[in-house]
Amino acid sequence: MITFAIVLSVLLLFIILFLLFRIGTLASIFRGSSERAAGTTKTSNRVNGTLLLLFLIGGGAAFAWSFADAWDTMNLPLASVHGEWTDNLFWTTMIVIGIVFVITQILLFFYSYKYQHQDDKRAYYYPHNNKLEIIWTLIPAVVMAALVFGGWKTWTNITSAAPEDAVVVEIMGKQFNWMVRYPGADGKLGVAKHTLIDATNEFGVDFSDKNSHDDIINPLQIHVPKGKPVLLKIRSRDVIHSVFMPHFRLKMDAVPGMPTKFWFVPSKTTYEMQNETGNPDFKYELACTEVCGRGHFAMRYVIIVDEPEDYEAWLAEQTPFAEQNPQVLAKFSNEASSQLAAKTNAEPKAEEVKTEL
Ligand SMILES: [Cu+2]
Repeated sequence: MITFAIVLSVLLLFIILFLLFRIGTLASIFRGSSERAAGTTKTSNRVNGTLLLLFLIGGGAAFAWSFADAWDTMNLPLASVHGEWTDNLFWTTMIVIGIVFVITQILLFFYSYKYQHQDDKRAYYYPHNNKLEIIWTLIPAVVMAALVFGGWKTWTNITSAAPEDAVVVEIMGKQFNWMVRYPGADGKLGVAKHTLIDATNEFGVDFSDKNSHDDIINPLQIHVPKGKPVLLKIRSRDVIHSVFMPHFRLKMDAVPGMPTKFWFVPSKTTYEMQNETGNPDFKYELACTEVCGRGHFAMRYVIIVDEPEDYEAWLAEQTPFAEQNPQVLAKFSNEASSQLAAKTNAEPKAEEVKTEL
């Protein structure tokens, strides 16, 4: 409320200033003296020039403050191998465009002040210079091309195919939580179909597929091993969500009907990060970064990065979904046997039809 009042007061102040100028200009027109009119222009130019200079100083200060204020949240400690390439790319781009931004803004506002209209001064007439044109076209073109090339190379590296031995974790977004599935001891995720989704089988896993029998679904936390490649297979059940793991510099949309993926190598365990940050409660997290509806804010999953042996121990402790929910497995085997029976009944009929023909 106070912020609103301040904004409103500043706005009103500007309106009052503008009206005062307008009255001054109109008054000089009514007086009809060209000398006075020129004088009025001079005053308004000086005021405008000063306001532009103040805008440069105020805007520059706000720019510096916003950077300083958001520094910690902009620079979360890094915990993945590819994150270093992403950070390098980000900061190289930021420094290059930051320098250009600062120089051009200073020139733009300072020159508006310095070269404001003066009755006794004429602008220098300088129509064309090919050499200058070439220089200020070529330099930005080369710099931009280098940045784009660097970005393309980094993106190609990050999105290259995951190594064969990567730990697979499936992540499915739904309104409003994440669901997670591990392939279990066989290393293979069972087939899933959206038509099989119900209140218990939230993933829509087809349990007639043997690979699904040891799948681990929705563990309390996502565990991944340090120093090993982890492949995230990402899906969505309803709207677009987005998998965001800021400490790993990882972000990939979860799109309904279009599976996506992202692989990465965690480089620091949760414990190491707790020591580094001096925060014993530190936890990596998976958040949704697509505004996907009313419960968007609640889409969070805690990620634990373990030493590889701790990860194996954790995985061995998990109970597969089919074991926890034998009724779901039973339903599928009943269906399978009734389908088999129907098939065996249908086959002789087919034979009959054939013989009839
Ligand atoms: Cu979401």
